[in-house]
Amino acid sequence: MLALLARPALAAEPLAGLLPSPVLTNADSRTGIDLSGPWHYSIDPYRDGLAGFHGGAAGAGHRRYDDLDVADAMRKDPNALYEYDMQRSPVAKLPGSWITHDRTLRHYDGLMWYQRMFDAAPRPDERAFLRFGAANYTARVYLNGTFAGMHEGGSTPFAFEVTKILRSGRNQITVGVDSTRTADSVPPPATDWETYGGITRPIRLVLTPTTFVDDFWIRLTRNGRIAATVRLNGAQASDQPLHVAIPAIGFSLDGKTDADGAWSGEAAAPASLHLWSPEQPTLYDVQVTAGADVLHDRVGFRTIAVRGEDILLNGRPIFLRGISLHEEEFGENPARDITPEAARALLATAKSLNANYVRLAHYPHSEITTRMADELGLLVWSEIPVYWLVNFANPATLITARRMLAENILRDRNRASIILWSVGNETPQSEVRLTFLSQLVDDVRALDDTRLVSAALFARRVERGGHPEMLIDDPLVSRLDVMAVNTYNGWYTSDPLSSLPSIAWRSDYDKPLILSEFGAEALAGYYDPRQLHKFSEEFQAEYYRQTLAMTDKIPFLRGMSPWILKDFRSPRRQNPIYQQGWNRKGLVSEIGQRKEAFGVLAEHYRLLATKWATSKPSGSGARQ
Ligand code: GCB
Repeated sequence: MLALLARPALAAEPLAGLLPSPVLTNADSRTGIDLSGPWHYSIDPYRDGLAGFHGGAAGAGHRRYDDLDVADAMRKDPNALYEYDMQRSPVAKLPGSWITHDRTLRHYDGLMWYQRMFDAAPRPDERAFLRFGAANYTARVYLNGTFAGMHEGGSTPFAFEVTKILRSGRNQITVGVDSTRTADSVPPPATDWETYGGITRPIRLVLTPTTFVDDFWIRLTRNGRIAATVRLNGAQASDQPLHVAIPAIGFSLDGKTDADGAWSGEAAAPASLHLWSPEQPTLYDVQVTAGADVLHDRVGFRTIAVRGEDILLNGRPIFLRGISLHEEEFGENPARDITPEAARALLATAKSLNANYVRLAHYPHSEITTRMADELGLLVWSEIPVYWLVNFANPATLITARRMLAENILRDRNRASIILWSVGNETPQSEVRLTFLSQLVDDVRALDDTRLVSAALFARRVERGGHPEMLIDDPLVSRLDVMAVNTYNGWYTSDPLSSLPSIAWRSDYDKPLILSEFGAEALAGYYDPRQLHKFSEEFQAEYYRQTLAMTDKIPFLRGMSPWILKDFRSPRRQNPIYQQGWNRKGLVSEIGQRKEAFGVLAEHYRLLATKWATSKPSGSGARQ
């Protein structure tokens, strides 16, 4: 099939200079060298490897990344002084947050150096990139003593080209990872989760042809067409013929890149296309061929839209039966070690709640998780950590957030599971915050016109007719497709639980609402038969019963993601009896014990699933 209509590339120009380069779509499918495994590590709390003691450049005895063997250099020159020796420093397995390396590193917040050797055999018809799934929070990468690049942001991928510095035979890679965040970072220093400093996702040397498919995006448009966007990278990027194919449904598009190496095309989706949905998460092998490069992916096709107060999946109104989760695996000592097994265990637990949706809070989760959601059939809310007190007045902070958002969207816009991009969580209202978040909303729309935009906001509690009312009047809502609110009446307030159902909700906007959070803490196994009080399983279960009774009465509610699937580490939670460094709002404990509230929510979702399966598509209005 020929591309009947070439469509202009999305309006990404306003993002010029902020887009990742390279993108390396589906980097893990490319050939290369896996650099996971043993690495030497060494702490550097005073950043001695980066600057001299009076400022200026670091001296020779301090530069962890220099291309030499320290013991050898000291043997050759008895006067040489080195105050590090990476190759004789202890060894840890990467990827992995440094809390796994040594018990004393649990609260280490600073610069850590990593180094390892690897063998390579570069070829003239190949380019080489060092690609990191994520390093938290700032990373500086050096290959064979040469600086390859620096990246800020703890949960998005980045890659640096090293074609010219890669050697035949033995290579030395050194990475300085600094977990320290400042008031200008995204997120800022104070959050409600464990930092997990280190290189937490896979590290690979990715090999590509000299000209390759750098960015590839394929999707179903809201008017039933399959559209593809391709950007090539390399000397032969312009005027290059290319071919996009979905063999299982006999779909293909042919085109030729423009002077910038970009091309977009679309054609009607064949009638044989099975749409992706939580009930039937159909994925197709897709391939794009350009010159010597062939890139593969597994992609699902579906549409998501809003009509009045409804969210429409494949044209039908849907209720998002969700749960929030952090990127933290089950176990007594989690380390943000997301293997396919760990991701499957988390998402399978969400499915056993009868959920069809997850909120991946509060930063982009591993690509392993979003791909697993595609496979298992879970809709996804994806967000960047514009959380609490971000420095909205600082233009550099906005640039950091915009880059992060672009990295997240460009990594994951082929994932059918993702339906919502969120630009912030519980940010205090002000003019500068509105400008900052509005820019992020504009960026989402420039990068992806097929998904919905939201943000987790606060509602204003007012009194009406002697009852509390939650009023949604945040001016940001006018920029969003879906409004979302975090609400904790009955937990952070002293409202008796029995009063929660009488709390009414009102909105100034004709838009769907998601309750992006509500929850209460309970220590698994702790009951108090004498009294209903906070931290007991009965309290949490009753909190859920009463809050769910409240949600039943919100006419424009179209989804929820209570807080949270699993107890998670949070250094701000230090009640020694109940919390011990964990936020206990999980419906299951850190080792997966189900609390009583789990069953309450699972039953509620079972009933909601039945109700929405039989309800007919209609316009806006009450559906609860
Ligand atoms: C919130 C935050 C979330 C916290 C949660 C809590 O509103 O968005 O990060 O962990 O409340 O437990 O207080």
